[in-house]
Amino acid sequence: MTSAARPTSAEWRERAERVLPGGVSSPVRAFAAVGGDPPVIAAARGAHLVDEDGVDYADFILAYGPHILGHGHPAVLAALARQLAQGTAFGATSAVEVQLAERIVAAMPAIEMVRFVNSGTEATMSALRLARAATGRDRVVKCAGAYHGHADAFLAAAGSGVATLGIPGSPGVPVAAVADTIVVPYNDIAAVAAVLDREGERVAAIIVEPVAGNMGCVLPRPGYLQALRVLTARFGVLLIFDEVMTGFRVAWGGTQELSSVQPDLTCLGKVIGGGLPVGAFGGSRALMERLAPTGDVYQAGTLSGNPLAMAAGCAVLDELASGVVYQRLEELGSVLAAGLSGAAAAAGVPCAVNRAGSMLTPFIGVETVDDYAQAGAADTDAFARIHRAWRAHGVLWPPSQFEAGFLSTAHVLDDLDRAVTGFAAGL
Ligand code: KE4
Repeated sequence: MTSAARPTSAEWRERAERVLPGGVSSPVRAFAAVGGDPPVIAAARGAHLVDEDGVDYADFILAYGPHILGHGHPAVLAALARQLAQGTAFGATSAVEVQLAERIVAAMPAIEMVRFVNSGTEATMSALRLARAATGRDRVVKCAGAYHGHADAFLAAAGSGVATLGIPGSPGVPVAAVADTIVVPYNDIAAVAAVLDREGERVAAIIVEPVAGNMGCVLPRPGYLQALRVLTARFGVLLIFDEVMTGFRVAWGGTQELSSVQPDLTCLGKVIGGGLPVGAFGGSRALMERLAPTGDVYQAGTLSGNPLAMAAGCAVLDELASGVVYQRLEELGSVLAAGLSGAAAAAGVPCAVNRAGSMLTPFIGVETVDDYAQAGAADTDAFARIHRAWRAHGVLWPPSQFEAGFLSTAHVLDDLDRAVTGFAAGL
């Protein structure tokens, strides 16, 4: 097709909206929270995206986390090319699948065995089923504002009160599906203690984003994760770290390395697939061998362990393993956070910039964000205005106050300058 006949972003959006609900394959991409027409992306390289109109953006979405090395890293492209030549899906174990599992096991002492799946949703859904089977209990505790994918049991909105039985967070989620889901505030260890004192013997697991990313970036208070570990162990409750976003992002060994807390089960995704569909969950051999075919807990997937995703994941982890990358990501994150904070201060606008390494969120209009309630007090209209200013300055940031922005090793200071300048223009 000649460039003259090539449809514009607007034309692609119109065609998309005829055949894809909202013109997207995942709701957040529709930009509903910030307004404006979402771009239709034609190509990506490094820290940049180009849309179908040829507009260049410095990318702080990075596909919501996977592209920690930037788009199209040579090592990832080479690994994919090699694997493509060998085949794309076998319905059988492949060497590259074993190699990625070995890398994950070597990086995370809490993981002795791992099962690959195709999304973070599958990882957390499967981990919960395993936890329920292993404990013989049904209850699960999650935090308000945490997102663990869209499996029914996790689509539970917090009711009124501190520790409430979940209410369906979406039409189509039956009351029965969340009848065993208890919702507590993040960072509130007393609420967890109260639940376990009341009915710990009924609780299979507590699942937590050890660094929250889905209420915006919110860090665990000092001692919170450690206290979760002590409390869950006391009541025989499994502790599940949902590290789909933080795994290999905040550190080589994820949040469990930073906190020295070993969960019973870990969920992974995003970075370990290098931009291809992937998820994984892992834990002790005793737990994981409860899974079919060695055990009786059923879990399966046609394309689980897909060789292309495995090859990309191995290439990414091999680049990350040296550890030097995390020093660079920490530097970039620190510079960007300081720039955003400085711009807000200069404008006299309250702003809490929460950051964990190369994932961060500027909460507008508030000074402190330690949980979902405090995140909810942020000025979402101001965030929408800032998002539009970012776009006008050639910056794409996740289109919600309750998401985390991401940096990669491909970002340079000019990209960060663009982000700070656009942010300041929107304040
Ligand atoms: P997926 O099923 O979308 O692969 O993973 C679900 C999931 C589970 N756990 C955590 C901590 C996650 O962050 C996610 C997915 N994250 C969102 C971004 N906030 C994905 C973006 C989207 O929904 O399009």
